[in-house]
Amino acid sequence: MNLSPLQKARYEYQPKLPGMLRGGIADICVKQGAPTESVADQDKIRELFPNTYGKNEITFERGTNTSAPKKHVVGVILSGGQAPGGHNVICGLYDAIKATDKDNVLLGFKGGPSGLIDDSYIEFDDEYINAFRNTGGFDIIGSGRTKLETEEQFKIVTEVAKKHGLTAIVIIGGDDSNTNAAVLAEYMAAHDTGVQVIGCPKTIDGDLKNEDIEASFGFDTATKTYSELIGNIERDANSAKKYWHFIKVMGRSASHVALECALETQPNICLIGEEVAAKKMSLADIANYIADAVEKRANNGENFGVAIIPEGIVEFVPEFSALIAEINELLAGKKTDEFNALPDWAAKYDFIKKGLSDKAFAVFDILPQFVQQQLFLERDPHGNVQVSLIESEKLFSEMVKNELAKRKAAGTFKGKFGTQHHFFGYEGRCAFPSNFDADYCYSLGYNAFMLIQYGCTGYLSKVSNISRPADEWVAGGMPITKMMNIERRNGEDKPVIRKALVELDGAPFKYFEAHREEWAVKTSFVYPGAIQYFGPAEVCDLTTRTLALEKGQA
Ligand code: FBP
Repeated sequence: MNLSPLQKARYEYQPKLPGMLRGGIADICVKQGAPTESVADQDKIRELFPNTYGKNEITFERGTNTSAPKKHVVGVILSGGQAPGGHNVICGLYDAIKATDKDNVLLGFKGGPSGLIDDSYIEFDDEYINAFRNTGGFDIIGSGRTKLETEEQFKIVTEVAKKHGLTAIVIIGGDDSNTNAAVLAEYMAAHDTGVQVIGCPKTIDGDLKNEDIEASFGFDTATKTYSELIGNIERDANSAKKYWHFIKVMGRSASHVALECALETQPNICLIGEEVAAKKMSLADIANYIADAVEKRANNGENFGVAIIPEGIVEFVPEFSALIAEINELLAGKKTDEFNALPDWAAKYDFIKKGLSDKAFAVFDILPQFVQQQLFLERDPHGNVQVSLIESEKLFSEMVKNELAKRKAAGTFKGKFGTQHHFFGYEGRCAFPSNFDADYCYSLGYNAFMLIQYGCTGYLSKVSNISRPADEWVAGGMPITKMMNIERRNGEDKPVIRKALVELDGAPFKYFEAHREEWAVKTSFVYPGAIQYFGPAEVCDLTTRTLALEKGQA
Protein backbone atom coordinates (compact mmCIF):
# COMPACT_ATOMS: atom_id res chain seq x y z
CA MET A 1 0.00 0.00 0.00
CA ASN A 2 1.31 3.51 -0.81
CA LEU A 3 1.20 5.58 2.34
CA SER A 4 1.13 9.36 2.66
CA PRO A 5 3.43 10.89 5.31
CA LEU A 6 0.33 11.86 7.32
CA GLN A 7 -1.00 8.31 7.24
CA LYS A 8 2.33 6.99 8.53
CA ALA A 9 2.35 9.60 11.26
CA ARG A 10 -1.24 8.82 12.24
CA TYR A 11 -0.35 5.15 12.74
CA GLU A 12 1.79 6.30 15.65
CA TYR A 13 -1.04 8.27 17.30
CA GLN A 14 -2.21 6.64 20.51
CA PRO A 15 -5.91 7.47 21.00
CA LYS A 16 -6.83 8.75 24.44
CA LEU A 17 -9.19 6.60 26.54
CA PRO A 18 -11.44 7.93 29.30
CA GLY A 19 -9.43 8.05 32.54
CA MET A 20 -11.41 5.20 34.09
CA LEU A 21 -10.51 2.80 31.23
CA ARG A 22 -6.78 3.55 31.34
CA GLY A 23 -5.65 1.22 34.09
CA GLY A 24 -5.92 -2.00 32.05
CA ILE A 25 -8.81 -4.45 31.67
CA ALA A 26 -8.14 -6.16 35.01
CA ASP A 27 -8.81 -2.84 36.75
CA ILE A 28 -12.20 -1.92 35.30
CA CYS A 29 -15.21 -2.62 37.46
CA VAL A 30 -18.85 -2.01 36.73
CA LYS A 31 -21.25 0.22 38.62
CA GLN A 32 -24.96 -0.45 38.16
CA GLY A 33 -27.04 2.71 37.88
CA ALA A 34 -30.79 3.13 38.08
CA PRO A 35 -33.26 1.01 36.07
CA THR A 36 -34.40 2.79 32.90
CA GLU A 37 -37.72 3.60 31.18
CA SER A 38 -38.18 4.47 27.52
CA VAL A 39 -38.50 8.19 26.71
CA ALA A 40 -42.16 7.69 25.76
CA ASP A 41 -44.73 4.94 25.13
CA GLN A 42 -43.36 2.91 28.05
CA ASP A 43 -46.09 0.25 28.11
CA LYS A 44 -45.79 -0.52 24.42
CA ILE A 45 -41.98 -0.61 24.40
CA ARG A 46 -41.92 -2.80 27.54
CA GLU A 47 -44.33 -5.22 25.87
CA LEU A 48 -42.22 -5.36 22.69
CA PHE A 49 -38.91 -5.85 24.56
CA PRO A 50 -39.80 -8.11 27.51
CA ASN A 51 -36.23 -9.46 27.85
CA THR A 52 -34.22 -6.28 27.39
CA TYR A 53 -36.47 -3.48 28.66
CA GLY A 54 -35.85 -1.55 31.87
CA LYS A 55 -32.23 -2.64 32.42
CA ASN A 56 -29.92 -0.45 34.47
CA GLU A 57 -27.69 2.33 33.27
CA ILE A 58 -24.05 1.18 33.51
CA THR A 59 -20.88 3.11 34.27
CA PHE A 60 -17.35 1.82 34.60
CA GLU A 61 -14.91 2.68 37.34
CA ARG A 62 -11.38 1.83 38.40
CA GLY A 63 -11.53 -1.33 40.54
CA THR A 64 -11.14 -5.07 40.34
CA ASN A 65 -12.68 -6.58 37.22
CA THR A 66 -15.38 -8.97 38.43
CA SER A 67 -16.64 -10.20 35.06
CA ALA A 68 -16.87 -13.98 34.59
CA PRO A 69 -13.93 -15.29 32.53
CA LYS A 70 -15.09 -16.55 29.15
CA LYS A 71 -13.64 -16.98 25.67
CA HIS A 72 -15.14 -14.36 23.35
CA VAL A 73 -15.77 -14.51 19.64
CA VAL A 74 -17.22 -11.14 18.64
CA GLY A 75 -18.64 -10.13 15.25
CA VAL A 76 -18.71 -6.49 14.16
CA ILE A 77 -20.44 -4.65 11.30
CA LEU A 78 -20.38 -1.11 9.98
CA SER A 79 -23.82 0.05 8.90
CA GLY A 80 -24.96 2.97 6.70
CA GLY A 81 -23.07 6.05 5.52
CA GLN A 82 -19.36 6.44 6.20
CA ALA A 83 -18.32 8.55 9.19
CA PRO A 84 -14.73 9.41 10.20
CA GLY A 85 -13.54 7.23 13.08
CA GLY A 86 -15.30 3.97 12.21
CA HIS A 87 -11.94 2.22 11.87
CA ASN A 88 -10.96 3.31 15.36
CA VAL A 89 -14.15 1.86 16.87
CA ILE A 90 -13.01 -1.50 15.48
CA CYS A 91 -9.40 -0.91 16.63
CA GLY A 92 -10.56 -0.08 20.18
CA LEU A 93 -12.81 -3.14 20.23
CA TYR A 94 -9.98 -5.35 18.93
CA ASP A 95 -7.45 -4.03 21.45
CA ALA A 96 -9.82 -4.59 24.39
CA ILE A 97 -10.70 -8.10 23.17
CA LYS A 98 -7.06 -9.10 22.71
CA ALA A 99 -5.87 -7.39 25.90
CA THR A 100 -8.35 -9.57 27.80
CA ASP A 101 -7.26 -12.80 26.16
CA LYS A 102 -5.14 -13.17 23.05
CA ASP A 103 -7.21 -16.22 22.06
CA ASN A 104 -10.36 -14.11 21.85
CA VAL A 105 -11.46 -13.51 18.26
CA LEU A 106 -12.88 -10.51 16.41
CA LEU A 107 -14.63 -11.18 13.10
CA GLY A 108 -15.51 -8.33 10.77
CA PHE A 109 -18.59 -9.04 8.63
CA LYS A 110 -18.17 -7.38 5.26
CA GLY A 111 -20.29 -4.89 3.36
CA GLY A 112 -22.59 -3.88 6.21
CA PRO A 113 -25.45 -5.87 7.75
CA SER A 114 -25.68 -8.09 4.66
CA GLY A 115 -22.28 -9.54 5.64
CA LEU A 116 -23.98 -11.19 8.61
CA ILE A 117 -26.65 -12.69 6.37
CA ASP A 118 -24.21 -13.84 3.67
CA ASP A 119 -21.64 -14.98 6.22
CA SER A 120 -19.00 -12.92 4.47
CA TYR A 121 -16.26 -12.12 6.99
CA ILE A 122 -12.61 -11.78 7.87
CA GLU A 123 -10.83 -12.56 11.11
CA PHE A 124 -8.82 -9.57 12.29
CA ASP A 125 -5.19 -9.89 13.30
CA ASP A 126 -2.60 -7.30 14.35
CA GLU A 127 -1.19 -6.79 10.88
CA TYR A 128 -4.59 -6.16 9.31
CA ILE A 129 -5.84 -3.89 12.11
CA ASN A 130 -2.63 -1.86 12.29
CA ALA A 131 -3.05 -0.71 8.68
CA PHE A 132 -6.30 1.08 9.62
CA ARG A 133 -5.46 2.80 12.91
CA ASN A 134 -6.58 6.46 13.05
CA THR A 135 -7.58 6.46 9.38
CA GLY A 136 -10.83 7.62 7.80
CA GLY A 137 -13.22 5.51 5.78
CA PHE A 138 -15.05 2.24 6.32
CA ASP A 139 -12.92 0.24 3.89
CA ILE A 140 -11.61 -1.96 6.70
CA ILE A 141 -14.66 -4.20 6.09
CA GLY A 142 -16.97 -1.95 4.01
CA SER A 143 -20.47 -0.80 4.87
CA GLY A 144 -23.97 -1.16 3.47
CA ARG A 145 -27.57 -0.11 3.97
CA THR A 146 -29.34 -3.48 4.17
CA LYS A 147 -31.67 -3.35 7.17
CA LEU A 148 -31.58 -6.23 9.65
CA GLU A 149 -35.19 -6.25 10.75
CA THR A 150 -37.16 -9.32 9.71
CA GLU A 151 -37.61 -12.53 11.68
CA GLU A 152 -36.23 -14.48 8.72
CA GLN A 153 -33.02 -12.38 8.71
CA PHE A 154 -32.67 -12.85 12.47
CA LYS A 155 -32.93 -16.63 12.05
CA ILE A 156 -30.11 -16.58 9.48
CA VAL A 157 -27.98 -14.35 11.74
CA THR A 158 -28.56 -16.83 14.59
CA GLU A 159 -27.33 -19.67 12.38
CA VAL A 160 -24.25 -17.67 11.34
CA ALA A 161 -23.58 -16.77 14.99
CA LYS A 162 -23.89 -20.43 16.00
CA LYS A 163 -21.50 -21.51 13.24
CA HIS A 164 -18.78 -19.14 14.48
CA GLY A 165 -19.58 -19.51 18.18
CA LEU A 166 -20.25 -15.76 18.42
CA THR A 167 -20.73 -14.50 21.95
CA ALA A 168 -21.59 -10.97 20.81
CA ILE A 169 -22.33 -8.77 17.80
CA VAL A 170 -21.36 -5.08 17.70
CA ILE A 171 -23.37 -2.89 15.34
CA ILE A 172 -21.79 0.45 14.44
CA GLY A 173 -24.57 2.56 12.96
CA GLY A 174 -27.06 5.40 13.12
CA ASP A 175 -30.51 5.61 14.70
CA ASP A 176 -32.14 3.03 12.43
CA SER A 177 -29.26 0.55 12.70
CA ASN A 178 -29.23 0.86 16.48
CA THR A 179 -33.01 0.48 16.63
CA ASN A 180 -32.48 -2.77 14.73
CA ALA A 181 -29.64 -3.66 17.14
CA ALA A 182 -32.16 -3.42 19.99
CA VAL A 183 -34.64 -5.64 18.13
CA LEU A 184 -31.88 -8.17 17.36
CA ALA A 185 -30.77 -8.13 21.01
CA GLU A 186 -34.34 -8.88 22.10
CA TYR A 187 -34.61 -11.70 19.56
CA MET A 188 -31.30 -13.22 20.68
CA ALA A 189 -32.35 -13.03 24.34
CA ALA A 190 -35.85 -14.40 23.69
CA HIS A 191 -34.38 -17.37 21.81
CA ASP A 192 -31.75 -18.04 24.44
CA THR A 193 -28.91 -17.88 21.93
CA GLY A 194 -26.41 -16.44 24.40
CA VAL A 195 -25.42 -13.83 21.79
CA GLN A 196 -25.18 -10.29 23.17
CA VAL A 197 -25.77 -7.25 20.91
CA ILE A 198 -24.12 -3.87 21.50
CA GLY A 199 -24.53 -0.70 19.40
CA CYS A 200 -22.17 2.23 18.77
CA PRO A 201 -23.54 5.69 17.80
CA LYS A 202 -22.37 6.72 14.32
CA THR A 203 -23.44 9.35 11.80
CA ILE A 204 -22.02 12.57 10.42
CA ASP A 205 -25.60 13.92 10.45
CA GLY A 206 -25.48 14.49 14.22
CA ASP A 207 -29.10 13.36 14.59
CA LEU A 208 -28.34 10.42 16.89
CA LYS A 209 -28.07 12.29 20.16
CA ASN A 210 -30.17 12.61 23.27
CA GLU A 211 -29.78 13.10 26.99
CA ASP A 212 -27.45 10.07 27.08
CA ILE A 213 -25.57 10.25 23.80
CA GLU A 214 -23.89 13.66 23.60
CA ALA A 215 -22.76 13.26 19.98
CA SER A 216 -22.58 10.63 17.28
CA PHE A 217 -19.07 10.00 16.02
CA GLY A 218 -17.98 11.48 12.71
CA PHE A 219 -19.93 14.73 13.17
CA ASP A 220 -16.84 16.45 14.56
CA THR A 221 -14.51 15.60 11.67
CA ALA A 222 -17.07 15.97 8.89
CA THR A 223 -18.22 19.42 10.05
CA LYS A 224 -14.62 20.55 10.57
CA THR A 225 -13.81 19.43 7.02
CA TYR A 226 -16.81 21.25 5.53
CA SER A 227 -16.04 24.31 7.67
CA GLU A 228 -12.48 24.37 6.37
CA LEU A 229 -13.83 24.34 2.79
CA ILE A 230 -16.52 26.93 3.54
CA GLY A 231 -13.91 29.16 5.20
CA ASN A 232 -11.71 28.85 2.11
CA ILE A 233 -14.65 29.84 -0.07
CA GLU A 234 -15.46 32.77 2.22
CA ARG A 235 -11.90 33.99 1.85
CA ASP A 236 -12.10 33.62 -1.91
CA ALA A 237 -15.41 35.52 -1.92
CA ASN A 238 -13.90 38.26 0.22
CA SER A 239 -10.86 38.44 -2.09
CA ALA A 240 -12.59 38.44 -5.48
CA LYS A 241 -15.70 40.26 -4.22
CA LYS A 242 -17.77 39.09 -7.18
CA TYR A 243 -19.73 35.94 -6.26
CA TRP A 244 -22.44 34.78 -3.95
CA HIS A 245 -21.63 31.15 -3.12
CA PHE A 246 -24.56 28.81 -2.43
CA ILE A 247 -23.25 25.78 -0.53
CA LYS A 248 -25.39 22.73 0.18
CA VAL A 249 -24.13 20.50 3.01
CA MET A 250 -25.08 16.90 3.78
CA GLY A 251 -26.95 15.90 6.86
CA ARG A 252 -30.14 14.32 5.55
CA SER A 253 -33.25 15.83 7.26
CA ALA A 254 -31.81 17.51 10.32
CA SER A 255 -29.83 20.75 9.95
CA HIS A 256 -27.17 20.02 12.61
CA VAL A 257 -24.33 19.93 10.06
CA ALA A 258 -25.38 23.25 8.47
CA LEU A 259 -25.78 24.89 11.89
CA GLU A 260 -22.37 23.70 13.14
CA CYS A 261 -20.69 24.93 9.93
CA ALA A 262 -22.42 28.30 10.35
CA LEU A 263 -21.20 28.56 13.95
CA GLU A 264 -17.68 27.78 12.75
CA THR A 265 -17.58 30.10 9.73
CA GLN A 266 -20.16 32.88 10.29
CA PRO A 267 -21.56 33.01 6.75
CA ASN A 268 -24.07 35.63 5.60
CA ILE A 269 -26.92 33.13 5.42
CA CYS A 270 -27.59 29.68 6.83
CA LEU A 271 -31.02 28.13 6.44
CA ILE A 272 -32.21 25.83 9.22
CA GLY A 273 -34.88 23.37 8.08
CA GLU A 274 -36.45 23.02 11.51
CA GLU A 275 -36.99 26.81 11.68
CA VAL A 276 -38.41 26.93 8.15
CA ALA A 277 -40.97 24.30 9.21
CA ALA A 278 -41.78 26.01 12.52
CA LYS A 279 -42.37 29.35 10.78
CA LYS A 280 -44.14 27.63 7.87
CA MET A 281 -41.96 29.54 5.42
CA SER A 282 -42.76 29.28 1.72
CA LEU A 283 -40.15 29.06 -1.04
CA ALA A 284 -40.84 32.71 -1.82
CA ASP A 285 -40.34 33.67 1.86
CA ILE A 286 -36.92 32.01 1.81
CA ALA A 287 -35.95 33.62 -1.50
CA ASN A 288 -37.00 37.03 -0.17
CA TYR A 289 -35.05 36.52 3.03
CA ILE A 290 -31.86 35.80 1.07
CA ALA A 291 -32.56 38.57 -1.46
CA ASP A 292 -32.89 41.09 1.39
CA ALA A 293 -29.38 40.22 2.59
CA VAL A 294 -28.00 40.42 -0.96
CA GLU A 295 -29.61 43.83 -1.40
CA LYS A 296 -28.38 45.21 1.94
CA ARG A 297 -24.84 44.01 1.23
CA ALA A 298 -25.00 45.47 -2.29
CA ASN A 299 -26.00 48.81 -0.76
CA ASN A 300 -22.73 48.63 1.21
CA GLY A 301 -20.85 47.90 -2.02
CA GLU A 302 -20.42 44.18 -1.17
CA ASN A 303 -21.71 42.16 -4.10
CA PHE A 304 -20.58 38.85 -2.65
CA GLY A 305 -21.53 36.46 0.11
CA VAL A 306 -21.92 32.91 1.32
CA ALA A 307 -25.16 31.00 1.97
CA ILE A 308 -25.28 27.55 3.56
CA ILE A 309 -28.22 25.33 2.59
CA PRO A 310 -28.90 22.09 4.51
CA GLU A 311 -29.41 19.00 2.37
CA GLY A 312 -32.91 18.29 3.68
CA ILE A 313 -34.28 21.84 3.44
CA VAL A 314 -37.03 21.33 0.87
CA GLU A 315 -38.77 18.69 2.98
CA PHE A 316 -39.27 21.34 5.66
CA VAL A 317 -40.99 23.84 3.37
CA PRO A 318 -44.68 22.97 3.93
CA GLU A 319 -45.86 23.81 0.38
CA PHE A 320 -42.96 21.83 -1.09
CA SER A 321 -43.58 18.72 1.00
CA ALA A 322 -47.30 18.90 0.05
CA LEU A 323 -46.23 19.06 -3.61
CA ILE A 324 -43.95 16.04 -3.16
CA ALA A 325 -46.79 14.07 -1.53
CA GLU A 326 -49.01 14.79 -4.55
CA ILE A 327 -46.27 13.83 -6.99
CA ASN A 328 -45.76 10.53 -5.12
CA GLU A 329 -49.50 9.84 -5.56
CA LEU A 330 -49.47 10.97 -9.17
CA LEU A 331 -46.74 8.48 -10.07
CA ALA A 332 -47.92 5.59 -7.85
CA GLY A 333 -47.93 2.12 -9.37
CA LYS A 334 -48.06 1.84 -13.16
CA LYS A 335 -48.45 5.59 -13.68
CA THR A 336 -44.63 6.00 -13.60
CA ASP A 337 -44.38 3.92 -16.79
CA GLU A 338 -47.15 5.97 -18.39
CA PHE A 339 -45.30 9.18 -17.45
CA ASN A 340 -41.90 7.92 -18.67
CA ALA A 341 -43.41 6.87 -22.02
CA LEU A 342 -44.52 10.44 -22.81
CA PRO A 343 -42.50 11.79 -25.75
CA ASP A 344 -41.14 15.09 -24.42
CA TRP A 345 -41.13 17.53 -21.51
CA ALA A 346 -44.10 19.47 -22.95
CA ALA A 347 -46.26 16.31 -22.84
CA LYS A 348 -44.98 15.49 -19.36
CA TYR A 349 -45.71 19.02 -18.18
CA ASP A 350 -49.25 18.69 -19.44
CA PHE A 351 -49.65 15.35 -17.61
CA ILE A 352 -48.39 16.98 -14.40
CA LYS A 353 -50.70 19.99 -14.79
CA LYS A 354 -53.74 17.75 -15.16
CA GLY A 355 -52.70 15.46 -12.29
CA LEU A 356 -51.85 17.98 -9.55
CA SER A 357 -54.28 20.08 -7.51
CA ASP A 358 -54.31 23.79 -8.42
CA LYS A 359 -52.48 24.62 -5.20
CA ALA A 360 -49.70 22.09 -5.76
CA PHE A 361 -49.38 23.04 -9.41
CA ALA A 362 -48.98 26.72 -8.47
CA VAL A 363 -45.91 25.73 -6.37
CA PHE A 364 -44.60 23.44 -9.12
CA ASP A 365 -44.96 26.19 -11.67
CA ILE A 366 -42.71 28.67 -9.89
CA LEU A 367 -39.83 26.16 -9.75
CA PRO A 368 -37.02 26.44 -12.28
CA GLN A 369 -37.37 23.79 -14.99
CA PHE A 370 -34.30 21.79 -13.84
CA VAL A 371 -35.90 21.36 -10.40
CA GLN A 372 -39.26 20.44 -11.95
CA GLN A 373 -37.45 17.70 -13.86
CA GLN A 374 -35.43 16.57 -10.82
CA LEU A 375 -38.74 15.93 -9.06
CA PHE A 376 -39.50 13.29 -11.67
CA LEU A 377 -36.12 11.50 -11.63
CA GLU A 378 -35.84 7.87 -10.54
CA ARG A 379 -37.87 7.14 -7.37
CA ASP A 380 -36.45 5.54 -4.21
CA PRO A 381 -37.29 1.88 -3.41
CA HIS A 382 -40.54 3.03 -1.71
CA GLY A 383 -41.63 4.91 -4.84
CA ASN A 384 -40.92 8.36 -3.37
CA VAL A 385 -39.19 11.41 -4.83
CA GLN A 386 -35.50 11.36 -3.87
CA VAL A 387 -35.38 14.74 -2.19
CA SER A 388 -31.59 14.63 -1.81
CA LEU A 389 -31.24 14.69 -5.61
CA ILE A 390 -32.85 18.12 -5.77
CA GLU A 391 -30.22 20.79 -6.23
CA SER A 392 -31.65 23.09 -3.61
CA GLU A 393 -28.55 25.31 -3.68
CA LYS A 394 -29.35 26.07 -7.34
CA LEU A 395 -33.08 26.28 -6.68
CA PHE A 396 -32.65 29.06 -4.13
CA SER A 397 -30.01 30.98 -6.07
CA GLU A 398 -32.29 30.92 -9.12
CA MET A 399 -35.28 32.12 -7.08
CA VAL A 400 -33.17 34.88 -5.53
CA LYS A 401 -31.96 35.90 -8.99
CA ASN A 402 -35.58 36.20 -10.20
CA GLU A 403 -36.55 38.20 -7.13
CA LEU A 404 -33.59 40.56 -7.58
CA ALA A 405 -34.48 41.02 -11.25
CA LYS A 406 -37.91 42.26 -10.12
CA ARG A 407 -36.30 44.57 -7.58
CA LYS A 408 -33.91 45.85 -10.23
CA ALA A 409 -36.84 46.62 -12.52
CA ALA A 410 -38.53 48.47 -9.63
CA GLY A 411 -35.30 50.41 -9.05
CA THR A 412 -34.70 49.12 -5.50
CA PHE A 413 -31.77 46.78 -6.26
CA LYS A 414 -28.78 48.36 -7.90
CA GLY A 415 -26.10 45.73 -7.21
CA LYS A 416 -24.78 42.67 -9.04
CA PHE A 417 -25.56 39.04 -8.34
CA GLY A 418 -23.10 36.46 -9.72
CA THR A 419 -23.34 32.94 -8.28
CA GLN A 420 -21.32 29.76 -7.70
CA HIS A 421 -22.70 26.48 -6.38
CA HIS A 422 -21.18 23.71 -4.24
CA PHE A 423 -22.30 20.52 -2.53
CA PHE A 424 -20.18 19.22 0.37
CA GLY A 425 -20.94 15.74 1.65
CA TYR A 426 -18.72 12.93 0.46
CA GLU A 427 -15.69 15.24 0.91
CA GLY A 428 -15.99 14.93 4.70
CA ARG A 429 -17.30 11.45 5.42
CA CYS A 430 -13.95 9.64 5.10
CA ALA A 431 -11.53 12.36 6.26
CA PHE A 432 -8.75 11.35 8.67
CA PRO A 433 -10.59 11.50 12.01
CA SER A 434 -9.82 14.54 14.13
CA ASN A 435 -8.09 13.78 17.42
CA PHE A 436 -11.52 14.07 19.04
CA ASP A 437 -13.10 11.47 16.75
CA ALA A 438 -10.00 9.24 16.88
CA ASP A 439 -10.18 9.26 20.71
CA TYR A 440 -13.98 9.09 20.98
CA CYS A 441 -14.28 6.22 18.50
CA TYR A 442 -11.46 4.19 20.01
CA SER A 443 -13.10 4.68 23.42
CA LEU A 444 -16.54 3.64 22.10
CA GLY A 445 -15.08 0.42 20.70
CA TYR A 446 -12.99 -0.38 23.77
CA ASN A 447 -15.97 0.36 25.98
CA ALA A 448 -18.27 -1.82 23.82
CA PHE A 449 -16.12 -4.80 24.79
CA MET A 450 -16.34 -3.87 28.49
CA LEU A 451 -20.14 -4.00 28.12
CA ILE A 452 -19.84 -7.41 26.47
CA GLN A 453 -17.52 -8.64 29.19
CA TYR A 454 -19.99 -7.61 31.86
CA GLY A 455 -22.80 -9.49 30.10
CA CYS A 456 -24.82 -6.53 28.77
CA THR A 457 -27.06 -6.82 25.73
CA GLY A 458 -29.28 -4.31 23.95
CA TYR A 459 -26.98 -1.49 25.12
CA LEU A 460 -25.44 1.43 23.28
CA SER A 461 -21.79 2.06 24.09
CA LYS A 462 -21.88 5.39 25.90
CA VAL A 463 -18.98 7.77 26.46
CA SER A 464 -20.08 11.05 28.00
CA ASN A 465 -18.69 14.34 29.35
CA ILE A 466 -16.98 14.54 25.95
CA SER A 467 -16.74 18.32 25.81
CA ARG A 468 -14.07 17.95 28.53
CA PRO A 469 -10.54 16.50 28.11
CA ALA A 470 -10.55 12.72 27.54
CA ASP A 471 -9.25 11.82 31.00
CA GLU A 472 -12.53 13.24 32.39
CA TRP A 473 -14.75 11.28 29.99
CA VAL A 474 -17.21 8.84 31.55
CA ALA A 475 -17.52 5.35 30.05
CA GLY A 476 -20.56 3.13 30.38
CA GLY A 477 -23.67 1.92 28.61
CA MET A 478 -27.32 2.75 28.19
CA PRO A 479 -30.13 0.32 27.23
CA ILE A 480 -31.20 1.26 23.71
CA THR A 481 -34.85 0.83 24.72
CA LYS A 482 -34.43 3.91 26.95
CA MET A 483 -34.03 6.04 23.78
CA MET A 484 -37.09 4.61 22.05
CA ASN A 485 -40.63 5.72 21.34
CA ILE A 486 -43.34 4.62 18.96
CA GLU A 487 -43.47 6.37 15.59
CA ARG A 488 -45.48 5.86 12.44
CA ARG A 489 -43.17 4.47 9.73
CA ASN A 490 -44.47 3.31 6.32
CA GLY A 491 -48.02 3.14 7.66
CA GLU A 492 -47.12 1.09 10.77
CA ASP A 493 -46.46 1.89 14.43
CA LYS A 494 -42.81 1.02 15.09
CA PRO A 495 -40.51 1.24 18.14
CA VAL A 496 -37.64 3.51 17.07
CA ILE A 497 -34.86 5.63 18.54
CA ARG A 498 -36.11 9.19 18.38
CA LYS A 499 -34.21 11.21 15.73
CA ALA A 500 -32.77 14.45 17.10
CA LEU A 501 -33.66 17.52 15.05
CA VAL A 502 -32.19 20.97 15.71
CA GLU A 503 -33.88 22.37 18.82
CA LEU A 504 -34.97 25.93 18.22
CA ASP A 505 -34.73 26.70 21.93
CA GLY A 506 -31.32 25.00 22.26
CA ALA A 507 -28.13 26.99 22.89
CA PRO A 508 -26.50 26.38 19.44
CA PHE A 509 -29.51 27.73 17.52
CA LYS A 510 -30.02 30.58 20.01
CA TYR A 511 -26.42 31.69 19.53
CA PHE A 512 -26.81 31.58 15.76
CA GLU A 513 -30.13 33.46 15.94
CA ALA A 514 -28.59 36.17 18.10
CA HIS A 515 -25.78 36.81 15.59
CA ARG A 516 -27.14 36.05 12.15
CA GLU A 517 -28.58 39.50 11.40
CA GLU A 518 -25.16 41.01 11.86
CA TRP A 519 -23.45 38.23 9.88
CA ALA A 520 -25.99 38.66 7.05
CA VAL A 521 -25.00 42.24 6.34
CA LYS A 522 -21.52 42.78 7.76
CA THR A 523 -18.75 40.51 6.46
CA SER A 524 -17.94 38.52 9.63
CA PHE A 525 -16.39 35.43 8.09
CA VAL A 526 -14.24 33.10 10.19
CA TYR A 527 -11.67 30.89 8.45
CA PRO A 528 -11.22 27.72 10.54
CA GLY A 529 -8.48 26.19 8.35
CA ALA A 530 -7.64 22.50 8.13
CA ILE A 531 -8.01 20.04 10.99
CA GLN A 532 -4.74 19.94 12.95
CA TYR A 533 -3.51 16.61 14.26
CA PHE A 534 -0.22 17.58 15.88
CA GLY A 535 0.30 20.61 18.08
CA PRO A 536 -1.22 22.32 21.11
CA ALA A 537 -4.42 20.80 22.55
CA GLU A 538 -6.33 24.09 22.18
CA VAL A 539 -5.85 23.80 18.41
CA CYS A 540 -5.93 20.03 17.94
CA ASP A 541 -8.46 18.71 20.46
CA LEU A 542 -11.30 21.20 20.02
CA THR A 543 -14.80 19.71 20.00
CA THR A 544 -17.64 21.18 17.96
CA ARG A 545 -19.16 24.57 18.72
CA THR A 546 -22.51 22.78 18.96
CA LEU A 547 -21.29 20.58 21.81
CA ALA A 548 -19.51 23.44 23.56
CA LEU A 549 -22.67 25.60 23.43
CA GLU A 550 -24.89 22.73 24.54
CA LYS A 551 -22.61 22.22 27.54
CA GLY A 552 -22.47 25.95 28.33
CA GLN A 553 -18.74 26.07 27.56
CA ALA A 554 -18.67 28.60 24.72
P1 FBP B 1 -26.13 7.67 7.82
O1 FBP B 1 -27.44 8.24 8.24
O2 FBP B 1 -26.20 6.24 7.45
O3 FBP B 1 -25.04 7.94 8.81
O4 FBP B 1 -25.67 8.43 6.48
C1 FBP B 1 -25.57 9.81 6.45
C2 FBP B 1 -25.40 10.38 5.08
O5 FBP B 1 -24.06 10.77 4.89
C3 FBP B 1 -26.34 11.57 4.87
O6 FBP B 1 -25.78 12.77 5.33
C4 FBP B 1 -26.59 11.52 3.39
O7 FBP B 1 -27.85 12.06 3.08
C5 FBP B 1 -26.55 10.07 3.07
O8 FBP B 1 -25.73 9.47 4.05
C6 FBP B 1 -26.03 9.76 1.70
O9 FBP B 1 -26.14 8.40 1.48
P2 FBP B 1 -25.34 7.58 0.37
O10 FBP B 1 -23.98 7.34 0.91
O11 FBP B 1 -26.10 6.31 0.29
O12 FBP B 1 -25.29 8.40 -0.87
